[in-house]
Amino acid sequence: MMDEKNRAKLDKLNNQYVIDIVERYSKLCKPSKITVLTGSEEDKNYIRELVFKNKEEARLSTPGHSVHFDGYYDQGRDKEKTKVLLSGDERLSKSINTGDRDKCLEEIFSLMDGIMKGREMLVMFFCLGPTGSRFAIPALQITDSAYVAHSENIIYRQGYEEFKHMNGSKDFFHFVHASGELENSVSRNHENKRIYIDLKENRVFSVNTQYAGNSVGLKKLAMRLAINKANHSDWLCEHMFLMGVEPEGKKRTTYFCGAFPSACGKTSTAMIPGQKIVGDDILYLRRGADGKMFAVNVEQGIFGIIQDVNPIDDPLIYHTLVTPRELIFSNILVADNNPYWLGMEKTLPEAGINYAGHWKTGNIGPDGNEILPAHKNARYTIKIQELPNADVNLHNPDGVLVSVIIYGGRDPHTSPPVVQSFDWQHGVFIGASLESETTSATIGQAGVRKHDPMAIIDFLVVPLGAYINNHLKFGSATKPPIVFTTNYFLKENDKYLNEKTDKKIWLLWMEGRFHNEYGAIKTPIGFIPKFEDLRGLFKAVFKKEYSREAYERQFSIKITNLLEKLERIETIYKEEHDIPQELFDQIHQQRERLLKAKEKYAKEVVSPFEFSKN
Ligand code: SPV
Ligand code: MN
Repeated sequence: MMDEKNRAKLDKLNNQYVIDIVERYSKLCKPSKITVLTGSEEDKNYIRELVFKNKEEARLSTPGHSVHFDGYYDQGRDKEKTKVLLSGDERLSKSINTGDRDKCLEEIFSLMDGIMKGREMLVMFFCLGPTGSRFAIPALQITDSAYVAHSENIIYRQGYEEFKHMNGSKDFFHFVHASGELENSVSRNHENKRIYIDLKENRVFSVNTQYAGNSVGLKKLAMRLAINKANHSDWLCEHMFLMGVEPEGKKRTTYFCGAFPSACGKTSTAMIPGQKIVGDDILYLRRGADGKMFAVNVEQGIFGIIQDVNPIDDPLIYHTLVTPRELIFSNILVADNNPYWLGMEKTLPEAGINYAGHWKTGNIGPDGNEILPAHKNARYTIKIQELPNADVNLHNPDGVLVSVIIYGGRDPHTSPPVVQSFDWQHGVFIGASLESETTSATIGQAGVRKHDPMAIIDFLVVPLGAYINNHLKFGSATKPPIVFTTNYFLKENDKYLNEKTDKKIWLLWMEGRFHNEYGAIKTPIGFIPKFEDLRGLFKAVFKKEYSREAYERQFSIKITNLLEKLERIETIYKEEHDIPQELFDQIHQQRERLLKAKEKYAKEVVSPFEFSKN
């Protein structure tokens, strides 16, 4: 199955464990051919051609652009089919989907038996994090999908050379993916879709799926293995963007990272005009020699949501998506070889090809729902380097110094647009209390309020208590960044209280706070901006008059809602095991402050102007 040329590529690594893994899964999956790829330009071109030969992607009219479709039931991360494998009496938090390790391994190996018959097995080597860095983790990907391989060549750094320098070590992650039987180029056995995470062997198996969040080993599958590794050590792996904030006229770059649940503004924050992007999804954070916090982007590309990317809201991404470059669109609408998506501010054609096949306005899907022209979770895949605002430190092996952390959710009723925590411990509590409405990034109902601590609940593979404890410890041993929380989704009478572009104002205010350039108002939940400072920023940045009324509506402290939220959060943590007492202390203190304010002002909702009188 493997010719001499490919075998030589494996042998060059001097790593018996790599050879054992490749032999083991080729015996099990029974491909007709095995191709080993080193990440050379020749090997990358091989994959660029293979995606078309396999009909996993099709060319679009703009040079370098292609489109890939996933199956009707494979349009997001599948939480139900994703399980962390546990042995004996191992337990995880209630919200984490788990399975018995022995049974699940038996099941998945039986599904994998012969799954690559007649297909080509691709063996690839990557590096999570910059190469030559203390942050880096090598990763081996086995897949029969040229689309997965193509995506990984764009989104991740090559690691063949890293493997050569490992002296045969077993200390790497490995991923085995198989698309399963295909019909019109999409996985057809969606009932047998399985994503099984085996922490014991640092490996993940994924079968009968193609959607990148389920199939691309290096993305959310590797993230789960890294969370496990980090939480058994002294560092963090987080669901965060990383950006350099550079206010106009001030010659400085201040690095921010931010955790937001999927489809809640993470990429668009990292892409705010005038700033620099390092990453938009997954970071490793470690302590530097001086006790400060440093971060690297695990990736070098973006698998971003395309809905609502238009010339007004996301001008840089929009431009990147309509000009020649290597770019994969997924689950968009194609007509006349051109891509269309929801919210692109262009009239969409009445017919075309989309994730449901040949499509016409009004078509009803197999589940009885009307099929939208493009899926809400349709995406684009590009290299960050393709963006004009890519940061100079994107590949810096030392990472960048993190000054600010943001936690943000999709919360229509409770949290103001931006609040600064009192200190690291209060910041951890804020992150641990994040609530957000579900979105189409995962399969299931959207718009349901869900507790999503640090925007990581979908990926957590260690007990919540251990995870929170690791954060508290990390901050105490570090000169920690300042923690803020943002909420872009506050509503009144079902209408958003902010424009999408307002997030730039919150960003610049946070940056100014870090540099001690703005004062703030102390409220029971943290520090909020002063009206005058925001008015000045709106005027300077957008030449816009920001009214006292708008400020008051956005920044009022909704005491009753906040107390109710606290109740929900406390209930969840009380049901968990080994939650650090410090978190309960934070909950109690926040409740005390809120109750005091309720008594003092005798109101359910207190204006920020009331607090500013203190
Ligand atoms: C997310 O859903 O958080 C993503 C895309 O970043 S996925 O690869 O599906 O995880
Ligand atoms: Mn993500």
